[in-house]
Amino acid sequence: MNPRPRLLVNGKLPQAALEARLAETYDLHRLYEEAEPQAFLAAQGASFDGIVTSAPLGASAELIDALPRLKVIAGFGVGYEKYDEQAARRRGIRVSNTPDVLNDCVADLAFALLLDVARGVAASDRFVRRGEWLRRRFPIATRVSGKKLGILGMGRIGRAVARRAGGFGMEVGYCNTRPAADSPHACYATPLELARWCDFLVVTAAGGASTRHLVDAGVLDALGPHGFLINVARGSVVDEQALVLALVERRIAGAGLDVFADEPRVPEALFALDNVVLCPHIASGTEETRAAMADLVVENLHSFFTTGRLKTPVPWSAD
Ligand code: 8YV
Repeated sequence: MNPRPRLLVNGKLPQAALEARLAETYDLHRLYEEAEPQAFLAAQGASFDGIVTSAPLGASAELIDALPRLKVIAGFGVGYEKYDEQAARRRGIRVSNTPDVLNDCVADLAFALLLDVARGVAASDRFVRRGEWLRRRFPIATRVSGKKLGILGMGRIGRAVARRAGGFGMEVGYCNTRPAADSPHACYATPLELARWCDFLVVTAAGGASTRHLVDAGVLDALGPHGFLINVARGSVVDEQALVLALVERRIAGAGLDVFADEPRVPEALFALDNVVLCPHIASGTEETRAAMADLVVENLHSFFTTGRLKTPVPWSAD
């Protein structure tokens, strides 16, 4: 009998070294290398104790149900909307994510996008490379310092964004499911009111059904032709069709987007727009943060298999 817990990796993990590291301690199997994953699960599903996965992939009810011995799911990433809560809870399967360690990098990227779209950094870089500076001046841009920053979702990442806003002399307001008790900033009751007030609307709300399309056509119109949208949360929080239309029709000033409704597909209508900055979901993608996320996955699994407890369970999986 194999004494090492058996772990199933359902998709290539974003940190390559993590799989090798886990394989030193666990009997690791890569489902994504199987030519016929369904047949493999039918034959060997009963041998797995854990799943290692990532936030964008999660773990479906179908996968969970195919693993009758499953006890733990360790996720790489803070988001947990793709883990089937019902399927996991029904069987008391514990689920962990990697919160906090990525707050700073995600907030940094929110500001990178905000500064870029307001000041035209990437657009002016393209302008120089095209040789256009030899013929004309780059259009003037929008000031950031001293402006109003609206944060949609005042969780750990929203707070890190708010701290950075202080360095730019920005006034901060936010909208959250409930007022953040320890926040000195003005709380707006709805995304619409927040959008009406702010110059830059930064989306840092968690994904999932409860936040789907919180930013809709009405919110975008409230943000208005001088307002910018930044999204480092989930594409699902924004009605993407409404956003594309608002950008094409210049009903908002611009957008900085790290996340999309159907990644890695990005609406092609955005490619031609210079007032949009597009990133391929890179907010947590620094060596340091990805290493810290990987450490937390390892620590969660170690803690679970030695003590039965997780270090950072997702909220609905807490002890
Ligand atoms: C991804 C993220 O995890 O943490 C999250 O929820 O969306 C990202 O950090 C990252 O792309 C790795 O999959």
